[in-house]
Amino acid sequence: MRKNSLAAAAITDNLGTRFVGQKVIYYPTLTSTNDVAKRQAQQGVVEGTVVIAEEQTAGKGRIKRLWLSPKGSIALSVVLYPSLAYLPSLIMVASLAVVHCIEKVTGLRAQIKWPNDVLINGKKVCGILIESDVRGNRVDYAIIGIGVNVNLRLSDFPEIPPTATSLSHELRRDVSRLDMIRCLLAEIERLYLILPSGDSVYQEWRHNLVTLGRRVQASSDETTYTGVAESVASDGSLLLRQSDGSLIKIVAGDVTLRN
Ligand code: BT5
Repeated sequence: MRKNSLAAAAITDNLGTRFVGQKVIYYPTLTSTNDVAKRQAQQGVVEGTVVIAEEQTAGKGRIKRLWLSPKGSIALSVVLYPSLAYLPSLIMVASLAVVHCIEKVTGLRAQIKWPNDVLINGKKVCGILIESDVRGNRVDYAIIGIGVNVNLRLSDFPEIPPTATSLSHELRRDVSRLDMIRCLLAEIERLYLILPSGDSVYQEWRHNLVTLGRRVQASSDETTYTGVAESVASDGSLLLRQSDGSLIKIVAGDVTLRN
């Protein structure tokens, strides 16, 4: 217990946020931080509560995929109670926070691959899973789940796909996970709080997308589309120009970048 509270205190001490990270629930090991954050949210935990684990045994990707987060990575989830209008912006807030903090803490340049990956040198260093419960036009809760490969020697984890990288792999040295976590929480709050003041988060997110202007294959609802990723809308959807000239809007899906 003592170790747990120390870990939580190290994250919270002088964090300087109003609410994100002011309450931290720390676990040495956990199935999925998103699942525990969801249960906390259903019980009405204070906004900004963070659930964090040293390792996850059943980390979740989208559509029931697995996210591998052994010791050395960051797995955290933030509980928010946004209004419905801001729900599509949470992926922008989260991915920009990751890009900013990777740059601030390591000096590495990261880019966003639509819809929810952060890449360094074309390889996935972070995955983001936003889960929410919406009733009518009211958001009961939203969870931002972030997994970052920080100090991972990828050769030790053959189950992690070869499309992945880690911060330590890119830098050839270890990185302070505490610095990354504290930066992420402060940056998530800062970006979340500026959402009502205009479209700056959307615009910056758009500019950081590696996807735009590229030929891509996009799969959504078991259908595959090919074309040029022309733009993204402010609701986060991808606008794809197909070879017949038509423009389609993809709300959720996966893209493969083509050369
Ligand atoms: C994601 O899904 O990328 C979302 C990952 C979110 C993880 C966080 S950790 C904290 C919170 N708690 C959770 O339980 N989840 C969130 P998706 O786009 O569906 O990508 C999943 C795919 O990424 C897998 O099918 C693998 O191919 C690949 N993958 C799995 N583990 C990886 C890793 N550590 N690094 C890079 N790629 C990985």
